Amino acid sequence: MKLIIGNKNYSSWSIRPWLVLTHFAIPFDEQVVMLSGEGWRENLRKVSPSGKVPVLIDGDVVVYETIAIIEYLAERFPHKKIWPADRKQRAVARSAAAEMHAGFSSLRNLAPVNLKASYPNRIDLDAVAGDLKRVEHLWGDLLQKSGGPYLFEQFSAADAMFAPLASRIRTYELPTSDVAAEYVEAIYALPAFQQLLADARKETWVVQRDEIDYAQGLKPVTDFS
Ligand SMILES: N[C@@H](CCC(=O)N[C@@H](CS)C(=O)NCC(=O)O)C(=O)O
Repeated sequence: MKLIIGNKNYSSWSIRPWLVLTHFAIPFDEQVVMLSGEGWRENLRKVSPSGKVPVLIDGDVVVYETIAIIEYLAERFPHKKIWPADRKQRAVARSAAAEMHAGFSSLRNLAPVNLKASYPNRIDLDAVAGDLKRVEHLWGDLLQKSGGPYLFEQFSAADAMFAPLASRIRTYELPTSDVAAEYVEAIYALPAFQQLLADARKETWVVQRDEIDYAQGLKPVTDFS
């Protein structure tokens, strides 16, 4: 089984199935494709039907789109309990994951994932206030019911879906409720996330459009085709 990812420092969607595979100890190979530099889009299209990562290859099955990959893994490895075991809990977890997939566009657009960076006081808080309020409410509600530290009884695909958002809160030091801050801590404390962070720190390349100076137009983008 092979997971094709962009990178670990910036590629928010790649991080999610990588965390699922790693946390649940599912053996896999990984292939990194560049998301910047000359010809990167053409190279990406050679390995991905949608021209985006992540992509999971399992024999002759090619699965793309983060949610579809996670669902495939959950079906392929049912004993791992990638989603909560309880049907009602599973429905709520899938709702939260789908909301993450489709929503939180202000945070996603204005605060690019950049695991190894620290950029306090760079994000317009008014612009992301709605997303922060919603995620605090959602996490708060789920954590109250689960008793923490994860959104459901055990670490699940829902947590993997929100891990990149948690990293945005950390990278840009966004103000949150204590409960949300504790949840961010819990994500960072997860061994699989620590592994991700260590790997991200080893990556040497820079994806300019995901660096805040470029994203905010303070520096011209030079290698973004
Ligand atoms: N909806 C897709 C989004 C995937 C996505 O946008 N991936 C980014 C990297 S994090 C990408 O491949 N970008 C290349 C591009 O947009 O051309 C998913 O859930 O997997």
